[in-house]
Amino acid sequence: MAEAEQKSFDQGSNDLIEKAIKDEANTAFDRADTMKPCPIGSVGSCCKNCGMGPCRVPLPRGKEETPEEKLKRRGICGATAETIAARNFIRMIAGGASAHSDHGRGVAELFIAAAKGEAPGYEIRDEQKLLQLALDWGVEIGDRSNSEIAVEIGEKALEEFGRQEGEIITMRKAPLKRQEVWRTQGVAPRGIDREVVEIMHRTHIGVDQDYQNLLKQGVRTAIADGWGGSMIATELQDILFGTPAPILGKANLGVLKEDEVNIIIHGHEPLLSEMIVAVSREPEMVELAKSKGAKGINLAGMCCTANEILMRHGVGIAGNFLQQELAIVTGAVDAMVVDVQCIFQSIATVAECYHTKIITTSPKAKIPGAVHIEFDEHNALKSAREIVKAAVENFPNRKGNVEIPDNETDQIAGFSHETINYLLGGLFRSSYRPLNDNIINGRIRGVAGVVGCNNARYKHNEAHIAMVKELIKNDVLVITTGCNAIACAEAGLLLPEAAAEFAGEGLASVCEAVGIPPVLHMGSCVDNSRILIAATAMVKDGGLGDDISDLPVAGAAPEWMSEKAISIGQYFVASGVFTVFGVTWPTLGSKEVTDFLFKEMEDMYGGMWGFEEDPIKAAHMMIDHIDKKRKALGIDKARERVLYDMEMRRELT
Ligand code: SF4
Ligand code: MSK
Repeated sequence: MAEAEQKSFDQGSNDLIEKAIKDEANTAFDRADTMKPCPIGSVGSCCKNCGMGPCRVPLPRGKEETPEEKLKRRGICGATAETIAARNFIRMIAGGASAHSDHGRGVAELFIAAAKGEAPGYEIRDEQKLLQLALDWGVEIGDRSNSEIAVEIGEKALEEFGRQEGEIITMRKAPLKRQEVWRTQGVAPRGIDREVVEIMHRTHIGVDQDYQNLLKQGVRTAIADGWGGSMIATELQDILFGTPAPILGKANLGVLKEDEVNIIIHGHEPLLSEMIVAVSREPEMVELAKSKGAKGINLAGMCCTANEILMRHGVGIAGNFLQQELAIVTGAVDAMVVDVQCIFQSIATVAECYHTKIITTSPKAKIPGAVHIEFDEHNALKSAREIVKAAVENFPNRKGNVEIPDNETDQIAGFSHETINYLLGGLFRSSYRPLNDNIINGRIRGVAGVVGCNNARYKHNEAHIAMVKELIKNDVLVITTGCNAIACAEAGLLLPEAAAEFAGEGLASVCEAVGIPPVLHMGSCVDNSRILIAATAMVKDGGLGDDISDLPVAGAAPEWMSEKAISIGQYFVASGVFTVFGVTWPTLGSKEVTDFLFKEMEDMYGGMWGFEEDPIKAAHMMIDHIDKKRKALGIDKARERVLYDMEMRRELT
């Protein structure tokens, strides 16, 4: 394949794309070639919210529009291009927030069942975090047992979804000034489900037709996601499965093994995958695998489930979003087990060219052609054994067309907020002080959260890696989640050695002193809530202003594609962070809506959106923003070290 035709930044993936063509397996890379995006829908100018449409209101091409023409550019119901773009945009937020929050609800339900002893195999693993959460949420500790405390915490978490008035309790984690911004703007979320439902109501034909008022509800719902549903998912998962700590793992399709049973766990919720990890290590299962001619059982993750089981068990990551079909194309995957979110329906058809069993496990997500083995949390070990057994028994059915790329890399993951706190400050005085100090003294210029998906409209992983390298080269510490984290792992950026090779002098010196990589893997998509907590910890530690919007930080999703990414971006912005997206921008059909998101939101929230397809230019937009914040804080110039003599000291007092 000529370089210009290469679809991935990763050579092993390019080889498999060619193999797929030979094997007549149709992949997303082929479909992206044959189906181009609709130019009207992609910029938010198509409405299909009622049976009179779809109505298309594209900007006229190649000429300035007169006010009269603009007045006429409306849907059948009279909806303007602004209304339509804003409605489409916040419906994306509703979709994304629902996905994260429904995940959080599922965790809360399992949490209660585990605390009551009704979910064998699950237990409270992080007692300290349980007690901390009890303090945060006003749950009495006294001489109550962990189980009693956990049941009350789980019930309180569930209440947040159905709360009808007041404010979600989880937003209290935000800096006080930030909470006040939300109250002043009228966007403090009342309840997680309520905000999502209200978006669906307001975007129904003939309801809210003021684009600014629509976007306001989008902000409120996104906050309910980041500071609500996602945060609940992360906190309770940590208590149940353990808070991640630095761990060594492998990445890329090369983690698959020709002589072992390969099981890929793909999706987002770690509830079942935790059990599959445990079962795959049971001696009877390993024996069964050997009896089928395999040397053992090799588990690997895909997408965010991969991040979850890597962070807690060191299980290798086979790839990110655009590598899901390619994993099957290796011919070596005996089962791909999926739950929810970011799962291509086409994995079932690609699997037909090989021997792979696709196993769906969630009642919410079935795929025709897949085997369905439902995950029952009250009997999770039984479900997990059935799944692992099905994979093992499929090993002898391989078709002989196995080709595994030799592209495995090492990575260190598991940088939860607690870990960063500890690594920087030590066990007895854990804090973000050294980070803040190094930002103030300029060794670290600022911090960037780079997250999000792959997009088949862009060369796989290229923008992720280019942007992250540019940021660290300019002394910006990067924290990462989701598919960006996997891209960084595949490029070898999640290793301490990467600091010397790719980071600027200042950042490299700090990484070397602390022993951390210049890019810190914080987890899965719901774990973007960890980034919010880390930013809050930086504010609390002092010296960098009194709100997240004062910090020299920025966010980005250079290869985004999912509605969840829009929700995440919006809660970053609503939290005071400048956030740049790449590839495409879904409101370009309305200048007013786009200007509101890109400019006016800064006055309201201290953070705003940006869009730039070129990852290097996007990185420099972030760096410029970081420099602007440094200037506002008065830390833009390197401070001279002054040694005080007695006279100067006297003057001071
Ligand atoms: Fe057209 Fe209005 Fe119906 Fe949308 S809601 S499809 S703009 S008539
Ligand atoms: S998996 S949401 S493609 S980051 Fe979380 Fe990756 Fe985006 Fe899915």
